Amino acid sequence: LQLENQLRRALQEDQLVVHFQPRLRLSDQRLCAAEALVRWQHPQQGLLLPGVFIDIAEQTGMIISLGEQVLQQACRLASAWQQQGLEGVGVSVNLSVQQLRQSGFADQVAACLNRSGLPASLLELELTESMLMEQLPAIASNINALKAMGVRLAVDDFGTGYSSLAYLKRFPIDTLKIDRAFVAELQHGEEDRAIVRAIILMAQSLKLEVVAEGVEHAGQLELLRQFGCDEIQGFLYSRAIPVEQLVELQGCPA
Ligand code: G
Ligand code: G
Ligand code: MN
Ligand code: NA
Repeated sequence: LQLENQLRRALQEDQLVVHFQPRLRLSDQRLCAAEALVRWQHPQQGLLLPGVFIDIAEQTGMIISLGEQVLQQACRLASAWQQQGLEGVGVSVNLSVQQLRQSGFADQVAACLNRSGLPASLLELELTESMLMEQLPAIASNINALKAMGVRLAVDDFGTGYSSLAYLKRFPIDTLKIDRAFVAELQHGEEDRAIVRAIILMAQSLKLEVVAEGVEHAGQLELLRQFGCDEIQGFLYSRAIPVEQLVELQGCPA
């Protein structure tokens, strides 16, 4: 309860900050996008990771205003970095299903884009498979409105939720993010290697961008390149960093 009250205050006093984990495009070895990941600058405990407070935010409904703050910061900072050497570098933002179930959510995103000046095509929203499978009627109108605005949609943690692929056909998805559990065993696990290769081939056939998450080793990167993966994200390239460090990546191919 103490943490809950502290989080409520954090939301009022702007203690939440957004860091960005860069995504590397394999075709030209350039920074192409960055995932917004929330952190809590706690007055006593220092910088806290989402594992400490996201569940509480979900359980209490605070995730709605937390998510709104993250979206606003992410759009504002991504709009600014267009003029700081990172032109065309997009931003992706994780969503809670509670946000997507709000009737006015697409309008909120539109207002964020307007205020920040960020083009809709440079914003990607990350959903999970379970949201698409279980919450379809409750989120469909927001999904369609966001798509009509030109916002991109990604499926996060792909491959861990459900094996039904029907929603890939029914939903206007742009990007698949392969869960890092498959990437971890890419070099030594024959099954995981087969799964990753199959996901990449499927994404190519469906004309979806495919991003591998959790890439930590050069050997994993080499296999992903051979398989035709579009982009990677992970500690090999960079962990999540403050925006000041992100703009220093400019013109500096990995
Ligand atoms: O920051 P870290 O790399 O530890 O991320 C841990 C988890 O927290 C990830 O699964 C990520 O999806 C989630 N997360 C991070 N930022 C946000 C956010 O702004 N909103 C939501 N809903 N989840 C987030
Ligand atoms: O939204 P998502 O669940 O994908 O959030 C990203 C999470 O993955 C964060 O907790 C981040 O710290 C973590 N992460 C990012 N890159 C790596 C990596 O290369 N290896 C591992 N083990 N975790 C990573
Ligand atoms: Mn994510
Ligand atoms: Na993920």
